[in-house]
Amino acid sequence: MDLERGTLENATVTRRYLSDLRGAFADERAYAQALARDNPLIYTVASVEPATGEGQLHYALAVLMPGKVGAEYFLTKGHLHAWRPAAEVYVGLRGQGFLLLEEERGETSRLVPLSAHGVVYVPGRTAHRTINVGAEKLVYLGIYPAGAGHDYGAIAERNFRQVVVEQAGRAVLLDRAAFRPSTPGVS
Ligand code: PAN
Ligand code: ZN
Repeated sequence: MDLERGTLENATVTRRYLSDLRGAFADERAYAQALARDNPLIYTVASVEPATGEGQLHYALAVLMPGKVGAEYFLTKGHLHAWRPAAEVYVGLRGQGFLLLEEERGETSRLVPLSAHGVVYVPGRTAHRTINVGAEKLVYLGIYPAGAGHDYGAIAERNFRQVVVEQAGRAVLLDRAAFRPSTPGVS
């Protein structure tokens, strides 16, 4: 793995720019203003799919840039697996961030630290989004069943119930409804 470049042998690379994340950030005004200025790369995902079929695994090296839209830290789109029972293992390699885990049916969300040498188990039927709260790139590997598939639809429609924003220099988890945007722009 090349952690600096976010590349992996035999990988297909997907690049997500700010314009690909429409609707993901809570502060729509800050998003529009940021996009009017620039369209930075927010994250890359280098996926390797050696084989398909029962028992096979796929894996991906992801690099999430540091930064914020308004007060909200840079994040991934987030998804459920199309095959709902499919779980995933995340291995933190660099940086400092979190995985926001939200059960598809259930009230509970969990914010689990993701940083170098950390391992996070994402159970099936759980929406997951990565959030970079550090000053450096957040780099991690995700390993999941070959048949998992990515379902972005439900999240695109209703988003996660909670947001991770900077308040007084700290990352805090808030209910989306409780978050009142105040500072526009990307920083
Ligand atoms: C990860 C994610 C990666 C990018 O490899 O695909 O963090 O996030 P989005 O797919 O939500 O844009 C994973 O969970 N794979 O299943
Ligand atoms: Zn996943």
